[in-house]
Amino acid sequence: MIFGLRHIPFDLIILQNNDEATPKQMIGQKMVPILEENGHFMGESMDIVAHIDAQGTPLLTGPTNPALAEWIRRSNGPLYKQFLPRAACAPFPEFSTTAGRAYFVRTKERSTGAFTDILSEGAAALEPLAALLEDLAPMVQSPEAVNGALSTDDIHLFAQLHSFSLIGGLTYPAAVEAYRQTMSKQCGIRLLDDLAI
Ligand SMILES: N[C@@H](CCC(=O)N[C@@H](CS)C(=O)NCC(=O)O)C(=O)O
Repeated sequence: MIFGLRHIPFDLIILQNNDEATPKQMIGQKMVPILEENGHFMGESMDIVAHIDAQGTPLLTGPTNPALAEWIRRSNGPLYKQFLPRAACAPFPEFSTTAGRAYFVRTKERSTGAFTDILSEGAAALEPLAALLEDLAPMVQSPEAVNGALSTDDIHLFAQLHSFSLIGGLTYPAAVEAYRQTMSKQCGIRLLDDLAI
């Protein structure tokens, strides 16, 4: 997002999901994203965002809203329970080998339980997510920036809505729909609507 928002060119390298050795060699743990710059490696997405945004004139200078951070915390559980089983079926490049996809299923099912059980719960399982989207709508002050001026809240919120977009059958309140479409264009990251299950 920050590279797109700031129009800074970058190379995106996608590791297979079962590649433990490469990230451990770079940052000492099996985690992405990792920024590689001049032979140095930086983990932690928000450290990377701050580092890139500090080059030239920063963009994420707007206020943050504690109520939005609370909404994100509240949505994590219900969202990722539905997102992870759907991600496991999606044509993502980190799963282009069978071993990459199988690693994801094996490691994530340890915390969620069987993906097939979650996917067979039916439409009622999506009700908490629909309610969360309704709660979010009044917090969206502008389609260009959730709090009116771009801030780190936009990084967290668009990431969350990007994950929501893999879940089929959700209706977005108008303010949330305008926000996720506008932000997708601003940062150059496609939503996953066309892959939604
Ligand atoms: N606090 C970290 C969290 C990053 C994170 O959770 N990365 C996930 C993918 S989104 C990961 O690499 N998990 C290890 C795995 O799935 O094996 C950050 O924001 O960079």
